Amino acid sequence: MNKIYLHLGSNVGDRKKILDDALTTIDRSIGNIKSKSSVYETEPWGLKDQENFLNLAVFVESKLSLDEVFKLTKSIEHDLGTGREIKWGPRSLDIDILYYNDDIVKTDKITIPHASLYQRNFVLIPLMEIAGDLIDPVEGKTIEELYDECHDECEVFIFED
Ligand code: PH2
Ligand code: MG
Ligand code: MG
Repeated sequence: MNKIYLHLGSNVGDRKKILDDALTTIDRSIGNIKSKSSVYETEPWGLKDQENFLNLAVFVESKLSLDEVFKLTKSIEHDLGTGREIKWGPRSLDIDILYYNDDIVKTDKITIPHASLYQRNFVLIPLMEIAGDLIDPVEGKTIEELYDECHDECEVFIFED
């Protein structure tokens, strides 16, 4: 089984329902969700003039290849989201692959581990909740260590439904 960490985000529409629907679809199509972080309400990173995001991280076991998982994340984004995205801007559904086993991958389409996880509280905090001891294969450090070294000042709160 492949061990996969995914990160989800939404800041447009019924954010919580979109994320819940995405989790159901991920569990059915990509593989069993073995653990799930809390849902976090997070200050927008990058483009400041947009709504807060809801973000969470999940651990999934899957038989699928990285390429298959990548294609499924894109099709789930397409089916449940509304499209119209700009860089660092609003989105109804974003699903990012953070880790795929210990693989280090860099192609035109995809970078694994996810290239910007190191600079973002909204990724590191949910991930740390479910995988604080996970060792990043590029940095050779745990998620907790990466978080301690991260200088991001964007706020991240537990989301109360
Ligand atoms: N996603 C973005 C841009 N900014 N900020 C937060 N807090 N959470 C996100 O998921 C996010 C973001 C799109 O790339
Ligand atoms: Mg993203
Ligand atoms: Mg994305």
